[in-house]
Formats: sequence, C-alpha cells, structure tokens
Amino acid sequence: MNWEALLAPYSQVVEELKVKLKGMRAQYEFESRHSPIEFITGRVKPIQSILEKAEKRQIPIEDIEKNIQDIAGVRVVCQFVDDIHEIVDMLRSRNDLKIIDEKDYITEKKESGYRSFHIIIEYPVETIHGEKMVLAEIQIRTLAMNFWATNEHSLNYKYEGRIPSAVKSRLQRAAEAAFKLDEEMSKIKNEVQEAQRIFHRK
Ligand code: 0O2
Repeated sequence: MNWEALLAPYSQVVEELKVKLKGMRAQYEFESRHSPIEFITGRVKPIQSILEKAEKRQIPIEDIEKNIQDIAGVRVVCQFVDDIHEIVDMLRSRNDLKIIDEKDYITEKKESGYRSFHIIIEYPVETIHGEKMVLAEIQIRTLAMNFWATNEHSLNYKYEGRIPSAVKSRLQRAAEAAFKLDEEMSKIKNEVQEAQRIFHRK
C-alpha cells in the first residue's frame, strides 16, 4: 500500500477546510460580530490508527477509503452550545461540500459521556489526475466538550481502551460538570459577548 499517495488528498482536504473555516471566523471579526468559531484544528489519521480501526471493524484494506470516514478530520471548537448549531447551519448551506451524514452526540451523548456534533462530508479535491471525492469528518464542539474529550482520549490511550471503573465514574462526573458549565455559560451568553465586544474595542 502506497500510504503517502493515498493520504495526500486527505491532507489537502484538511488544509483546505482549515483555510475555509478560518476565513469564516475572520469574516465575523471584520463585521465585529461574535464568531461561533473559537479555533480550528485538523489532522490526517495516523496510519497505525487507520489500520487498527480497519482491523477492529474487519474492513479489507481496499475498502478503507469507503468505510473509514474520518481519515481527514477537522475540529471546530466554539464557546457556546448555540454556536454549534450556527456552524452546522452554515455548513449545510455551503455548495463546496456535500453532507452525507450527521451524528448528533449532543442531543444524545455517547455512553462514555462524549458530546460533540459530527458531520461527514464528501469533498472534491483537485489532483493532477482530476477530481477526487474524499470523505472527511468535521467535529463541532464547545470548549468544555473539547476539554473533556481530550482528557478522556488520553486516558483511553493510556489504558488501551480499558479505563478502570473508578476513573470511569470520575469521567462521568466530569462529563456532567462540563454539561452544566455549558448550560450556565449559555444563560449568561449575552453578558459574556457584550464584555468581549468592549474588550475588543479597547
Ligand atoms: P481519533 O484518535 O480521534 O481519530 P460509529 O461506527 O459511528 O460508532 P465512528 O466511525 O468511530 O463510530 O464514528 P464516531 O463515533 O463519530 O467517532 C469518530 C471520532 O469521534 C473518534 O475517532 C473520536 O475522535 C471521536 N469520538 C467518538 N467517541 C468518542 C469518545 O467516547 N471519546 C472521545 N474522546 N472521542 C470520541 P477515533 O478514530 O475513535 O479516534
């Protein structure tokens, strides 16, 4: 398998999506409006991690591109839960990508306590051999959701997916605290935004 050739279009998608989403954030700034985007990150899934996922799901190597939807992954992190819905609506109205699936782990959190909104898109990449449609996953979450997910991800890595039950219950409690934090911040969203506007003008 020529991984370098296979992954090249995915890394192009990640870079293009990052540029486009950062462009959206800049537009809010020009118009002195609250940006629903706090920051954006992106990555191409490491080969090892692609292989592990393929093995776990019994996906033959030649079907990897069709069946692993997050080889290209972009993460949009926002301040407030409402921002997530604003971003989702904006993505739905774009003509440069096609949404093929939406996973709302905010309305229905995962068993682990994970919350985030995932959008799977089909995105055209121009290659020297012509256009190639590739799949990519956009994860949209608040700062609080991101904090929780990042820590849980590290623990999962450390314990190879078998987090001890005492740590698991702490994580459940932390997930509830993150949910409460988002809820409380939403209630004072207008106040926070006003303060940030004043701060920005100074
Ligand atoms: P990495 O290291 O981030 O690449 P599904 O078949 O729909 O259940 P699938 O295809 O994995 O599962 O899709 P899903 O559930 O949308 O998850 C894709 C990615 O979301 C994961 O990628 C994680 O990045 C994130 N994610 C999903 N569930 C959890 C969770 O419980 N905790 C954390 N921290 N992240 C989660 P990978 O490949 O697992 O990992």
